[in-house]
Amino acid sequence: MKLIGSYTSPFVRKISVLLLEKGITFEFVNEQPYNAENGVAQYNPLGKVPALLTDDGECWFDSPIIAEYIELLGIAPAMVPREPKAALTVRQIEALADGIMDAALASVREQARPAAQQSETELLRQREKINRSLDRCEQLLEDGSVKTDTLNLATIAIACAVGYLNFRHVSPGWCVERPLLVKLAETLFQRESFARTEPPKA
Ligand SMILES: N[C@@H](CCC(=O)N[C@@H](CS)C(=O)NCC(=O)O)C(=O)O
Repeated sequence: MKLIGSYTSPFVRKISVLLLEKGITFEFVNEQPYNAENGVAQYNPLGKVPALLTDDGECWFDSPIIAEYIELLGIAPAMVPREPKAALTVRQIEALADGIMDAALASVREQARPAAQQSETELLRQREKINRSLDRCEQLLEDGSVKTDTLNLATIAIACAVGYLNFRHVSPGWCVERPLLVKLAETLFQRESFARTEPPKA
């Protein structure tokens, strides 16, 4: 199995963590989707990472689909509950965390533009998405829908999202007044799967 991805992508990190936690062996194919010369499109016409190439030659893309494919392999530990409604809830939280990653990525891309071309309105719009979604995560932790000591697709995705905020210094005050989210992140960051997928420092 080959995982096509970059070491800085939070979506790729989510998939790497799932594979590592399940003990699934994979080869990491390092591709930089924003570089002019990259091979991502041969795996995903959208030119985005991650993509997963199976030993049977199937190619899966978009991280929620890859996560679902991995779950279909039936390898413990299960990262999504069996009960359909509970599974849907976990996937919705994954979508929420993925949305934080999307908004953070959009902010990083906006800030990479020449200063004169950057839109404050757009940056604010993305910041609001992030804040609202982090508030929702904290609320889910408060009401017990998500637990800080549970390892599943929802908590992994949330931890990857806040890990990316830390890495790119997006919404640097995210942890203020969100103590349960901090606890969840700290708990998951201690796991070997997260330590091994930490984005490169420089
Ligand atoms: N919905 C996609 C998002 C993946 C994504 O946006 N990946 C970024 C890297 S973090 C990418 O490859 N961007 C390249 C591009 O947009 O051209 C998923 O969940 O896999």
